[in-house]
Order: sequence, then structure tokens, then C-alpha cells
Amino acid sequence: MKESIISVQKAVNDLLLDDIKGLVQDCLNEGITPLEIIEKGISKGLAQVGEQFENGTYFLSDLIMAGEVVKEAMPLLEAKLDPGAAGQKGKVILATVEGDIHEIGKNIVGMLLHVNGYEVIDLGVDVPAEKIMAAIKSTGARLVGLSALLSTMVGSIQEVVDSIREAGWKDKVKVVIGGACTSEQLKNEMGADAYGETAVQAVKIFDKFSAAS
Ligand code: B12
Repeated sequence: MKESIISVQKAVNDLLLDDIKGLVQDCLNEGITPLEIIEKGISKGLAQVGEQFENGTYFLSDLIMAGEVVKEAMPLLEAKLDPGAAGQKGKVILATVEGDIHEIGKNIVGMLLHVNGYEVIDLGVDVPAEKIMAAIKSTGARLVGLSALLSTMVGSIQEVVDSIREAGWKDKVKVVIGGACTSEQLKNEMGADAYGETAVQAVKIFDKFSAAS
């Protein structure tokens, strides 16, 4: 892997708020794509932060700082991604589920959907099922993306899927799940329509549903 990407990975892992922008800019100057920087630099660095948290070297304050480091870099990357015909492929409601406030992965998914021609209605984090239902109703969106990282909060995915079924919308509204604690198996258990491991996969899945509708 290129030295400059490893520097981004290290800057995230070492929580170097002042250095991250310059290091990301170095990667862009070398012609490395924003997606590669996100996947091989930023996401890998965050995974290392997670490991350090798990083994007790890092604390909650370090997780917060890691989030800030990544937020510092994202506008640079977003500016380099070309927005397609905005909203052409339809509306996607995006939310991190109730009880969960992790937003970085959701924001990356939103960014990629936006540049790939979707109108993204981002409801934010810790979003209850009622708010998602109200947004489906008021916007007419047929695609919903749920992000969940805390395994203790998977019940919130179930609430959204159940609410959609109870409203009689199961056939027309597609629910796609993603985030560190989700999986194909969880998708089946929850009765969601698809699971995406990465933001790139998220775009492919939504494209499939959008083309079929
Ligand atoms: C940064 C971080 C935080 C920050 C978040 C800051 C922010 N602004 O988002 C803060 C400080 C808030 C935080 C808090 C907590 N955290 Co935290 N956090 C992390 C960390 C280090 C990185 C998460 C991240 O952003 N990853 C990078 C992104 C890009 O990855 P991602 O979210 O998985 O997204 C990608 C894919 O999953 C996918 N994707 C994501 N969403 C979606 C949606 C759809 C529809 C699709 C298709 C795809 C998709 O695409 C993305 C890009 O490819 C993880 C470690 C880890 N390994 O994940 C722990 C981690 C998730 N946190 C953890 C914990 C325990 C907590 C706390 C409970 C700690 C505490 N004691 O208080 C709290 C919970 C607060 C809450 N109620 O939510 C645990 C969860 C364990 C578990 N299995 O439940 C982890 C795994 C750390 C660990 N190893 O122990 N955290």
C-alpha cells in the first residue's frame, strides 16, 4: 500500500486532528481516489481505533476524537466526488437507528448515494421508527437505508421493519441495512430486504431496487 495512505490510516489511529487534512490532500495530489482514501485509509484507521478501545488502550474520549479527525477530512473528499444528476434515481431515507449515535459510515453511504444520483434524506442518528415512518409518508420515498453499529440496538431495525409491514408497505418500501453489527444473517432474522457491507455495495443494492421499481 502507498506510504501516503498508510499515513492517513496512522493519523486516524493516532488521533492527529491537526495533520489529517494535509495528509488527505497529499493522497489526492498523488491521484489516489477519494474512495480508496476512505476505504484503505480512514476506515482502516477507525478499525484500529476500535481495536484499541476493545483492548483498553483507548477510552470513550478517544473514540470521540477519532470521529472529529474523520469529520475534518470528509469535506475535502466530498469536494472531489462528482455529483451525478441529483435525485434522478429517486429518494433514499437514511438513518442511524434509535439508540445508536454512530454517524461516520452512514454519512459515507449518504455521500456516495448523492454523487450517484439519489436524493438523500438524512434523518441523522438515534432515529426512532416513528420518525422514519413519518418521513416515508411525507416524502414518498421507497428506499430506506438503516445504519447500526451497536449490537445492543439491532432491535431498532426490527421496529422499523415491523412498522413498515404493519402499515402495509412491505411490497413497495425496501429496507437496506448496514454497519459493523449487521450481516446477511441479521438481515434474514429482521426481515429486511438487503444487507450491504460497504458504501460501494450500498450504491449497487439501491441501484438494483431503483431499477426494479
Ligand atoms: C468512532 C466510534 C465511536 C464514536 C462515533 C463518532 C461519530 N461521529 O460517528 C462515538 C464516540 C460516538 C462512539 C460511541 C460509542 N461506541 Co463506538 N465506535 C467507533 C469506532 C471506533 C469507529 C466507527 C466508525 O465510524 N467506523 C468507520 C465507518 C466508515 O465504518 P461503518 O460505520 O461500519 O460503515 C461502513 C459499513 O459498515 C457500511 N455501512 C454503514 N452504514 C450503512 C448503512 C447501509 C444502509 C449500508 C448498506 C451500509 C452501511 O458502509 C460504511 C463505509 O463502507 C467503532 C469501531 C469499529 N470497528 O467500527 C466503535 C464501536 C462501534 N463502538 C462501540 C461502542 C461499545 C461504543 C459505546 C457504547 C462506548 C461507550 N462505552 O459509551 C458508545 C455508544 C454510543 C451510542 N449510543 O451509539 C463498539 C460496538 C460494539 C458492539 N458490537 O456493539 C465498537 C465496535 C468498538 C469496539 N470494538 O468495542 N463510538
